[in-house]
Amino acid sequence: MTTDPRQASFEAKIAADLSIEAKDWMPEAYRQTLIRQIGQHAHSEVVGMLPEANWITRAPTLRRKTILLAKVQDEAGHGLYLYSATETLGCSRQDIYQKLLDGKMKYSSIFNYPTLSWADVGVIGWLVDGAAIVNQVALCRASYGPYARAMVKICKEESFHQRQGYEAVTVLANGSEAQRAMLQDSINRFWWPTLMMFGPNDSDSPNSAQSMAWKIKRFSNDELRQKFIDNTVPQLEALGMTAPDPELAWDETTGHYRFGAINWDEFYQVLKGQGLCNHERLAAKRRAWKNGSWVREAAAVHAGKIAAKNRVA
Ligand code: FAQ
Repeated sequence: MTTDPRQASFEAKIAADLSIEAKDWMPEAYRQTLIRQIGQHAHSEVVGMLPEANWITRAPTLRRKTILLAKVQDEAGHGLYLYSATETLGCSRQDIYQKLLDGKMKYSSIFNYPTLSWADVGVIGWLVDGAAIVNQVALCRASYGPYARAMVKICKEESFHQRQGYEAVTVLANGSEAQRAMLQDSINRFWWPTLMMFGPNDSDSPNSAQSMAWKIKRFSNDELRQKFIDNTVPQLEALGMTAPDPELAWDETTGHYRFGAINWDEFYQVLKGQGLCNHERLAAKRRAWKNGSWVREAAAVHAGKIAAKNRVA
């Protein structure tokens, strides 16, 4: 039993499903967990712009190009909401961004895979955004108010992203033999990395128990992964495509799809910085940070001038 009334009030709010707000007292470990998770999430959104941005100049039609531009811009917006949410926890945006650039903070493993064909853009929308929605709809009820509210808007946009991805892959699935082969190749490359997005199995997830007790996470990594598979396999079948998993099968007794073993060695290699694109992604972000220094300097000088003017007035 806690004797600290602030801790007792925090626990009572969590138990009653009330939001914790920025100015409320919160345990330091809760604050740090949120900075870690929301910060990684923000980094994922901005690093996640890179694989698809790779195709903006090569989108096959003007319509596809405008949709893709809008989607990539949306991801930047998601990053901004999420960096703002971390700032409400008392950390500086510059500090956590520097940690990303220094390789001291993670971003989602999925963005360390290359986009080799146009089909990858559709598959990212359909599978990667589809997985993100399953995870993020649950986060709309996270106990920390600023995070949960950011998630509501993000989920609406992710839903558009998922639909545009599915529409794009439907066109390929109904296209020529070459288009169908390109789509199947893309699914083969992105299927397993998408399943890894939900994080390690529950038995190997060091943060889950505490994050679920604090109601930051409402469902476990395995529960969300299963939900994604159950949602997605019927879509895969409707497209007439297959997953690269011979063990994928409907299980009458559980009412869920069974699936094969995930290659967790690959996942941990990617987390250690040894994925196919880790170096390329961080190099792109470091280059953008360096090339944008004049904008930050100009903005600081401008802000200084405005502040000086206001002091005189
Ligand atoms: N990648 O104990 P757990 C998007 C780390 S969606 C990298 O289970 P936790 C939209 C984890 O951080 C993608 N690292 O951890 C988009 C921890 O390491 P740490 C982003 C991963 O936090 C679409 C360690 O493994 N979405 O960007 C991954 O309880 C298309 C042990 O794991 C979010 O971030 C991974 N996949 O659960 C944008 C959602 N999985 O920190 C552009 C919010 C685990 O102790 C284009 N985040 N790790 O050093 C979450 O829901 C959670 O943080 C999990 C992990 C579920 C990712």
